[in-house]
This record gives sequence, structure tokens and C-alpha cells, in this order.
Amino acid sequence: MTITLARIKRKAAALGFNLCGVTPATPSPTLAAYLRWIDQGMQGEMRYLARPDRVRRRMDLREIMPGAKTLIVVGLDYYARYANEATLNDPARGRIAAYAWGVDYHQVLALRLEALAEWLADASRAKPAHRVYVDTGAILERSHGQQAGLGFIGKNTMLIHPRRGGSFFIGEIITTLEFDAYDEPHRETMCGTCARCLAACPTDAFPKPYVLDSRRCISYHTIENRGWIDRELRAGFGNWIFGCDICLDACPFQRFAEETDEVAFLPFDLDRVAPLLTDILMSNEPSFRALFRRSPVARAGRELIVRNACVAAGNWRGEVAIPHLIQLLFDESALVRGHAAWALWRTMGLDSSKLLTDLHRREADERVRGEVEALLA
Ligand code: B12
Repeated sequence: MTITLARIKRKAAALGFNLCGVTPATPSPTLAAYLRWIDQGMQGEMRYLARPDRVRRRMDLREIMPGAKTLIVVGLDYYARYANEATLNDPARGRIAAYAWGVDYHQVLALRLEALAEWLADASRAKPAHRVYVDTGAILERSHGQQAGLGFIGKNTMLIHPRRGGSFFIGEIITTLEFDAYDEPHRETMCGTCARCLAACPTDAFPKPYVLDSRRCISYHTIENRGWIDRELRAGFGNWIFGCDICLDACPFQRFAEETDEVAFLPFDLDRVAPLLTDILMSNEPSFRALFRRSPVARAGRELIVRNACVAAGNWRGEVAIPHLIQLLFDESALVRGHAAWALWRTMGLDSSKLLTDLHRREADERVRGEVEALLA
């Protein structure tokens, strides 16, 4: 039996999805842009994005699933109003990007997409093969989303719906089922001359519109980069400790964003949104796990988040952080010791010289020694 677009959209809406579109499983029209991005190394340390097998899959979806005919792309809003801007921007707090305030979206979307795929198999009576993807798949989700009519690609590279903004997750079903009709692609872009997102980025992560250089992006560094954060970039991080919403929030279409109906994405306390930096700086493994229980932040692990909190503390320059930062000069992680040294230098200035000289004297790790030498120079 043929499934009409209206029918699958009704089912997707019944499963809680806010957007749904259907498009042929043809290669993404922005493939060339992706290949240029990889060529220029803009993926940073996210090496999986450049792996030849992953590149091949992006070029031909049948590499993922032989016989793939159709992509069903869905969007699920995560926008929530929890705290006011003053609290979110309080430099004594570490700010978490809104997409990570609730529970992990991968699970929420994947379960619903499986339910949609099951319904599709029953309703079509065709027993199509399918694959469900949320984020982790080797496909250009935003570009396929635009092709399926979900929205346009903004200069900040986000997929944006003209009447709901860009705070929605994307997921898809790749299926062997062929549809009689497909959705029209959305207009490619609606940014016009607006460039607010590009101007708002404090680390200048956009070399040009529609292109994000991960190596300068706060979101990339605070979530994906497990190594040292360039000293030159740190001051631009403000109080972000996990992800960043600046280029998204700067977009005028964000004013249309409505609070999500999805309780799973609503935070249940301020610690999931903007925890006190001192709570993070003084955390050990068990207290870190307790602080971020059931939050996607927990997956990043203590070392990474304490490193990020040191950067935020260096931007805050709050005296109450000093004892915790001094304690972190003895942390077992070199990454943490090095970033704590930077934060102390920013907070205490020359008064930190003795602490840093002592650290240099006892330090075995080359990177930490190099960091201290650069600061004292
Ligand atoms: C790697 C990755 C990141 C990296 C790199 C981001 C990037 N812009 O490339 C980092 C860690 C920085 C990141 C950050 C974020 N991410 Co992310 N990320 C991904 C992932 C896994 C792959 C993206 C990718 O392939 N990038 C390579 C670039 C080249 O491709 P692209 O982003 O699609 O960009 C396209 C446009 O630039 C377009 N293009 C190029 N030139 C031109 C010119 C014109 C005129 C036009 C119209 C288009 C155009 O072509 C490109 C190729 O399709 C996707 C999931 C997926 N599989 O797609 C999620 C995904 C893109 N991320 C998502 C989210 C929510 C975020 C954050 C908002 C999280 C946060 N708050 O911190 C930020 C947003 C930062 C930003 N502005 O992109 C969502 C986006 C949802 C949406 N509505 O757009 C996705 C789709 C995950 C999901 N399933 O929901 N992310």
C-alpha cells in the first residue's frame, strides 16, 4: 500500500516530532562543501568525519544501505526557557548549551524513529529495510533536512525553520521504500544580508558564511577536543563549559522558537544549565558524577569539564576560585594542571608567580611546563 506524505507526517506528529519531510535518498547537494571543509582540516580532531569509508557513505547512501530509496527526516524541538540571561551569563557559573539541558537526545530520537519505521513497515505491507540515524551516522543531516523541506541552512550552518528557529534536533530513517511523491526542498537559505551570527562569534570561527572552522569553535573545544585549548582562544570562551549557543541565539529567526513539549529536554535543576564553577573545580570523580547525573555532560567526563571550568574561571577572575585552582595544580591530569595554571595567572596576575614557579619546578609534563613558561614570560 502506498503511504502518502500526509499520512507519514500525521504519524510522525503523533510520535511527538515537530517536523517531518520525505526526500529521495540521493547524495546531498552540499557534498562539495563538505569535501572542501575536510580538505581544509576544519574537522580538527574529529577524525571520524574524514575517514574514507565515511566520506564514501556521504557520497552515496547506498553504501550505508543497499537499495536505499528514501530519507525520512524529522525534527524535534529542544528549546526551553529555564533561567534568565543574567543567571546564564553569571561568570561565577559555567554555562551549558541548551541542547544538553535535558537527557541525551540520541536515545529519545532513536526510539521514536524506530517506532516510526515499524509503523511504516506495517502500514506499507512492503517490509522495507531501514536504518535509523541520529547524529552519529555518516550523512549530512542538515543538508538532507533542507532537501526534505524542514528548513534552510543559515550562515551559522544551522538548519533553521523560518517559523520555529534552529533549536531542534534532526534524525532520519533511510529506507528501501519508494514514495509516489516527495517533499519539495526548502529554499536554500533565507539569511539575506544578515550576518549577526558571524559577527557574534567571540572566537571568529566562521572564515566565511556557511562555513564553520571547528578549530576555533567553542562548541568543538568544550565537547570534542580532548587536548589543550589554544591560549589565544580561551578569553573568548566566556563562561561556556559545554557547547555554545552564541551563533544560534544571534539568529533573528530564534525569536520564533517555542518551548519544547518534550519533558525529557527540560532541565530539572540549575546544575544542568549553569552550575557554579567552584562546584566543578572542587569535584572529584564521584562528586562529578553526582553533579551531572543523567546529563549528557557526564559523558564528557570530569577531566574535560574541569579543564573547561578552569578556562571559564580564568575569564571570571573570581577570588573565591583561587583555593580550588591552587588545589588543581596538584591534579593527576596534566591537562587540568596546565589550564588551572592559566586560570590562576588570569585571576592573580603577578601574584601567582610563586605558585607557578613552584609548579614548574616539580612538573614532569612538558606541556604543563611549556604553559607555565609562556605565562611567566
Ligand atoms: C560534527 C558536528 C559538529 C561540529 C562541527 C559543526 C559544523 N558546523 O560542521 C561541532 C562540534 C562544532 C558541532 C557543534 C554544534 N552542533 Co553539531 N553536529 C555535527 C555532526 C555530527 C556533523 C556535521 C558535519 O558533517 N559538518 C560538516 C559541515 C561541512 O557540514 P554541515 O554542518 O552540514 O554544513 C553544511 C553547510 O555549511 C552547507 N553549506 C556550505 N556552503 C554553503 C553555502 C550556501 C549558500 C548554503 C545554503 C549552504 C552551504 O554545506 C555543509 C555540508 O552539508 C552533525 C550530525 C550530522 N551527521 O550531520 C551534528 C549537528 C549538525 N549538530 C547539531 C547541533 C545541535 C550542534 C550545536 C548547536 C550544539 C551546541 N549548542 O553546542 C553546535 C552548533 C555549531 C554550529 N554552528 O554548527 C545538530 C544541528 C541541528 C540543526 N537544527 O541544525 C546536528 C544535526 C545533530 C542532530 N542530529 O541534531 N557539531
